[in-house]
Amino acid sequence: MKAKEALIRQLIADGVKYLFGNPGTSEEIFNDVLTDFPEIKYILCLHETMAVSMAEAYSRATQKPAFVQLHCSVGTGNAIGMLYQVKRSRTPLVILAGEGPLDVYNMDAQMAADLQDMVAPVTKWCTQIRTGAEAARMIRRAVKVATTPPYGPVYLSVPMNCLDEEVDIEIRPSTKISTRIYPTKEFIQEAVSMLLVAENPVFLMGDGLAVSGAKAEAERFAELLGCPIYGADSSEVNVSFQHPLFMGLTGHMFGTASRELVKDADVVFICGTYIFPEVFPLADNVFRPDVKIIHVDLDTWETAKNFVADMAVMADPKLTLAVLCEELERVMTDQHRTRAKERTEKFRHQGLEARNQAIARDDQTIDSKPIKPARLMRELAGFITPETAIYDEAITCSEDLLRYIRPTEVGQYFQVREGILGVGIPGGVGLKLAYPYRPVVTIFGDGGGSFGIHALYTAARYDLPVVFIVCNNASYKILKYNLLNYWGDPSTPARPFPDNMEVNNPILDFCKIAEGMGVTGFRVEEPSKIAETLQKAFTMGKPCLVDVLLDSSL
Ligand SMILES: Cc1ncc(C[n+]2csc(CCOP(=O)(O)OP(=O)(O)O)c2C)c(N)n1
Ligand SMILES: [Mg+2]
Repeated sequence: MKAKEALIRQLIADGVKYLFGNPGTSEEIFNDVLTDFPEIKYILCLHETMAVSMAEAYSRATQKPAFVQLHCSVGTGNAIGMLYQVKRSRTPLVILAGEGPLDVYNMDAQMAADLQDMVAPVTKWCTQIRTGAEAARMIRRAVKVATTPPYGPVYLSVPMNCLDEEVDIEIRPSTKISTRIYPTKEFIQEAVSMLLVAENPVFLMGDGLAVSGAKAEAERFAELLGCPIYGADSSEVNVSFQHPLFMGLTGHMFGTASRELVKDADVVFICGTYIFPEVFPLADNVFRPDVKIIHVDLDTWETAKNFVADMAVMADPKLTLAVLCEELERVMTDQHRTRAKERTEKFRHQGLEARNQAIARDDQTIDSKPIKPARLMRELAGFITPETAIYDEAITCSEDLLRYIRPTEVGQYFQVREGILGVGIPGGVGLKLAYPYRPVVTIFGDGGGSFGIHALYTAARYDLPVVFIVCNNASYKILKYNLLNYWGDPSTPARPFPDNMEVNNPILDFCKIAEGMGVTGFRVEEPSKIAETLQKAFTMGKPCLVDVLLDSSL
């Protein structure tokens, strides 16, 4: 068989159903033969960032590696920002890029570039396939590397001449290395001794829990200790958003916010994440001087990265939490249990109070026009079922969303990771391909939506009935909040905001753009029209966009 066929047979052996991409001439030999294999569907994306972003969401939702095709230098260049995001978010992708034949490689002709030099900083591993005979082996290695913690994107460039080589090679599914690793008994006993004496324990957790399937164990662990749970770099349902000890996310921007949450903790237990993921972390004076830190993760780069851990282990979150719970159950006295219950009650009460107060605040402006984000989210909550998968790139509206929609199970909710814009629309498309029989809604700002707009075309082309909701506040509102923070007064602008934080001249008309891409659009300006418009969108059975004009005031 020819190498091009071997390559595709390897992908099929690995269970690949979709190849997300945008093609060029250097990929045409591969794409030509791909049409003979209906097992793999090519998902045409009109921009490379869309292909990477859709694949990322698909991989997160299926918990499997996803596959992307990029065009050589120019296509790869376009994808770099999104690859950076995928690397930071530790999502396993395998990227195949075509390039010109090796015999003219050094002619330095049009579109020539050292592709590996371009992508090295934004991938976990990258290499060039040199012969047709090694193509399938390199795919297998790419899959293995992408799916070994820390997961990440792997990039393979495939020179065109390799593809037509005759090869005699074996095709076998790639090896998946099991990382279901237990800590030692000694580690568990020592950790439990440290946890038992804690008066103010705090549990910081992230997406490593969802990957490991550790939700139930994490909740049980927190209940046994009576400790608050905060999500740090947590963008999935790692624990139920309705759990009384889940106190929310540490936040994306400022280290001062995280410090408030941990400054009184005597023991900080970190699992499946790193601290602290905010854009502007504090370097010092985050914890009290006598704090004890325990860190559990499979990713040793992230473990104890910035702060010394008193105890750290490379181990599976689910298994570790399970044995910690067992040992706690075994050694906890009645006194320990009573104290843990008291703490749980305190946090349950605190959480309830905060939510009720926020809802009471929302009540005061619930009918006002322009529409408040809270009104939109309250109405949207009525259309969400346990089956619905939500992608959230709503930025300043995310807090409102999570006040009214509180997912309880893994797979119900995915948030943008690592601060890049433009993932909301392709994220919804990726989720729908992963969950074809479930309702999918994606919700994003006018800023994020304008970066991800090309993915609407893909939704229309493959008739994917996703509900796309734009929180259109005609501005980059979060940048204004951050500037307020810099000015030092959280409520009063010191002077007018820079004009580049407004997207109001003109206000983007997402309905017209959507229509041009084959997606039906509805604009909503009246609070009273939200429900009936959402009703149409959710029952249409076709991709549909709802452009909600929201209050832009701070
Ligand atoms: C690719 C990319 N470009 C630019 C930015 C900088 N940036 C961060 S937030 C933001 C504005 C977000 O606006 P929008 O999506 O409308 O949400 P809002 O703040 O209005 O809720 C920008 C431009 C970014 N994070 N990613
Ligand atoms: Mg906005």
